[in-house]
Parts: sequence; structure tokens; C-alpha cells
Amino acid sequence: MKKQMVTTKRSLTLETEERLNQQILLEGKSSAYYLSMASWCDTKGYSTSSDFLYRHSEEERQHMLKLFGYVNDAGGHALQPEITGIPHDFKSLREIFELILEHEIEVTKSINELVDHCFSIKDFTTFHFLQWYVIEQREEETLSRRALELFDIIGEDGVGLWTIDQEIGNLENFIQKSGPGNMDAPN
Ligand code: OFO
Repeated sequence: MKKQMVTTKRSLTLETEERLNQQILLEGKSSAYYLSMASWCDTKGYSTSSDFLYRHSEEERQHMLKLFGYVNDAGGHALQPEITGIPHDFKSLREIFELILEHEIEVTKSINELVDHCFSIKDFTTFHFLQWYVIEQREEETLSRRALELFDIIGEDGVGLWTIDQEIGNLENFIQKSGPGNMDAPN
């Protein structure tokens, strides 16, 4: 039997609900991925990167919960995602930030497709809700790009890796202060 697209009691379509649940899965994966990376850094003595990634993992969980709230408030059902296949071993600190950038680009694509879908079916409420994620993705990509630049600028020899690890701790401040897309930034 064909699924009803819009119930009489809500405007969120079943397709949009399904897509939002896919995004929930992706945010949950981000959280698990960064938690695994944080733990790896912890065992290797990269304590600043580890703290940064533990915080980042928690932020991703909040991104997921924000979607839970939206879907359920809109009359849908947010589903606890099944998360598997998270790696536990990494080659280097640099590889971690390369993987983060790659992953965040995937997340950006997914958000863009979701936004595009909402626009095409004139679901402007969800479209509006998703703008927060659009801005967030720009910041997340910038953050990982800045992290990778540290490896090129500082170099990994001698105390290089130690210095890079320290500098990773300052990245969030840098993004908050200097991001031109930071809508909350004072003029
Ligand atoms: Fe949720 O921003 Fe990264 O994945």
C-alpha cells in the first residue's frame, strides 16, 4: 500500500521525516567517530586534541538531539540510529583531521540535499530549521581545514607535533572570533 504523504494532523511528509532520520544517523555517526578519535588521541598522549575531540563528539550528539526534538515536535518519530563500523585505529594525528574534513564534507552534502528537498516541496518550516545546520557545516569544515594547515605551517618534526596538538586547542576560539559567517559576531 502506498504511504500517505501528508497526514491530516501534520505538515511534515513521510519522506521528509525519513530524510531527517537519515540525518540523525549521520550526526550520531559523527559523534561516535569523534569519540573514537578522541580516545585514540588520549592513548597517544595528544591530550589537547583529545579534549577537543571529546567536546566535538558531544556537540555532534547535540546536533542529533536537536533533530530529535524537531521531528517529534512536528508529529513524526525520531529514531535512535544503529551505529556500526566506527574505526578505532588511526595512522597519525594528521590522518585524524584529514578524515574529519572528508567526513564533514559528506555531512555538508547531506544537509544541502535535505535543504534542497525541503525547498522543492515548499516545506519552508523545515527549510528554515535547517539553516542552523547550513551555517554550522561551514564552520565545521573551516575548523578542520585550519587544523590541517597547522601541520603544513608548523611541520611534524621535533616538537612540531606537540606544538600542533597545543594549537588545536585554540582553533575553536579562532573560528568564533574570526568567522565572517558568524551571525552572532558583533560588528
Ligand atoms: Fe553535525 O556537524 Fe559535524 O558532522
